Amino acid sequence: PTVDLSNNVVTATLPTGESAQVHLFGATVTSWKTSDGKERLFLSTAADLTGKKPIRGGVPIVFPVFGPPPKDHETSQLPQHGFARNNTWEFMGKSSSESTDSKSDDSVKLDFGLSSSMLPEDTKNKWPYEFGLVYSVTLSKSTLKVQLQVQNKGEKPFDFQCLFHTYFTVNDISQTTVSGLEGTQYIDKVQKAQTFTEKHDALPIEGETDRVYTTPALPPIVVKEGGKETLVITRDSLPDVTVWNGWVDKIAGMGDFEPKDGWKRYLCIEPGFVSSWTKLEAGEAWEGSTVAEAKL
Ligand code: TA6
Repeated sequence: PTVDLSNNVVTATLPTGESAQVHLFGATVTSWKTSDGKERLFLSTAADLTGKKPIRGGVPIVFPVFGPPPKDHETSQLPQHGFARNNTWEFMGKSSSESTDSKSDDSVKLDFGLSSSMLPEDTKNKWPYEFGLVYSVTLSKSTLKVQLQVQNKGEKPFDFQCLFHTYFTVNDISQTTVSGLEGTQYIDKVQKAQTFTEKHDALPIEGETDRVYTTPALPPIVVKEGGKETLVITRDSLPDVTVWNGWVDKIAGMGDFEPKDGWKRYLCIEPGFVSSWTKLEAGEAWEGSTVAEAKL
């Protein structure tokens, strides 16, 4: 594998042609290509890549709160989806799988770090906890794995939520379905945040869709296009998954979302732990991960 860092972007490439690109800003994965050269993530052509605002697309990291922070919560002063995606992380280096049978060319792991000491004062004042985040991006033959480790480095416990806000690219949203959610409960943000049970074994996306599914059994999520499996998303310690497509009007209203017909070519499948708060005692650590596998 080759890894290079220039202008705050880490690019990793495998000998078989897979590649991934990570902007140190937000440690945002902005590109994941499989060996067939196909880009698997959606990135708005109007995404702000200068560090002034969260990158529109790729894999924004949501921490320590998902969505608009609750008024009566310690995170209430933070921006929507927290601060992890709009601060610059440090690149901590790469490691290939140590296996001896020269499989080390089969994958490459990139590590990134963000700690409370790296945050601007005003952000620290809004959520005064000492923490350390280690984010790992592992690129291999047909998969992209992302993993977040959260460490409480202070004396006080804190509550957090986290989620990987992944924008997958699809050829045509009208031909796309999501399987694996049948029978699970979801909060439908397009229907006054009421709770429903998913009836479809292959959910079609036919309008603005913004649902947080709680799936304690951690079923694999399968994206199909024209009935053919294109992506399988598995999870570890991330019981929830948000399915989001803003559709015509919401996307029309997003200044950094281009092209305007891009709603037809993206689908957010967002594994996370957001239906409740995870309490981390002083000195404790938590980690969660998700693997996206492209069906070549
Ligand atoms: O994850 C879905 C969601 O919460 C939607 O409600 C929409 O707000 C989307 O995230 C984008 O949020 P952002 O803050 O990135 O514009």
